[in-house]
Amino acid sequence: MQFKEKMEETAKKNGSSVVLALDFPFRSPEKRSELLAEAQEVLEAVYPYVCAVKINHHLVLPLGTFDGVQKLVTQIHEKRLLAIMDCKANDIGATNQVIAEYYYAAGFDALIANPFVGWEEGLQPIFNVAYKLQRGVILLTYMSHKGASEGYGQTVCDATGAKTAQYVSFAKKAVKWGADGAVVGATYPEKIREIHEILGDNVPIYSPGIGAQGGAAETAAEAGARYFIVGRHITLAENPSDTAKKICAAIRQVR
Ligand code: 3DU
Repeated sequence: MQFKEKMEETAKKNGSSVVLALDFPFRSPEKRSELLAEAQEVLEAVYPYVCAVKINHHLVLPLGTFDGVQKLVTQIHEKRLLAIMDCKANDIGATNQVIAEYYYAAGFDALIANPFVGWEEGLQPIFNVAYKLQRGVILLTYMSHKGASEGYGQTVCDATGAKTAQYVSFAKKAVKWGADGAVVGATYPEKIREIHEILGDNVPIYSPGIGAQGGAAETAAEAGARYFIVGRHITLAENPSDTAKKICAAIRQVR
């Protein structure tokens, strides 16, 4: 089964389209084991209300991929959730391939990559590895922060010489390359709407920027987002489980 289908199945089974971003503030490296314990605790509390967990540098840097993070991936799978590595792969193909091989070897079901590097000797090797191992690749398409307009929002010339917005070009590539998802910030619902028109039902939109960055899950859902990436709003909440449950219910009202 493809990653895209596994996500659909897990979201349906759990009644949730929330992807937990397991992010925590900087902690002194000597306190790594406390950080791992805290991440495990949040996961244990929140798992009934999410369909997947996204991990990035917040945990890979202090815990290491095959020591701490792999323990979390195992825990995620034991809860019958999917694990996404948000490494935003962005290098030459040969390096991208090794990045993907390591993260997939650690058990991740999908990783996030940056289409800015292009296909040939860029992202093609990642898609090849993903295809072979039946894992997913999700592409950044329009990020959630203010400066996103400087890169994803700039006007570029496509292969035919016609002027187009960078994110429109990326959305078309997401369809052409057979990506399993496209990341579009919840802080830009109008971009979600526009990109959703290009992607249709072929490529689901993953939307970060909810809560701490000012975006709202309901607005993103109305605009066409399929999955909702939430980090600090849940991980730093007084009651992470309750917060996740509320977000989940709010999305269900819309969808
Ligand atoms: O703002 P939050 O705490 O909910 O975290 C959002 C997460 O999603 C965080 O891990 C960040 O690195 C990631 N992300 C974005 O925020 C925006 C993007 O365009 C892509 C990923």
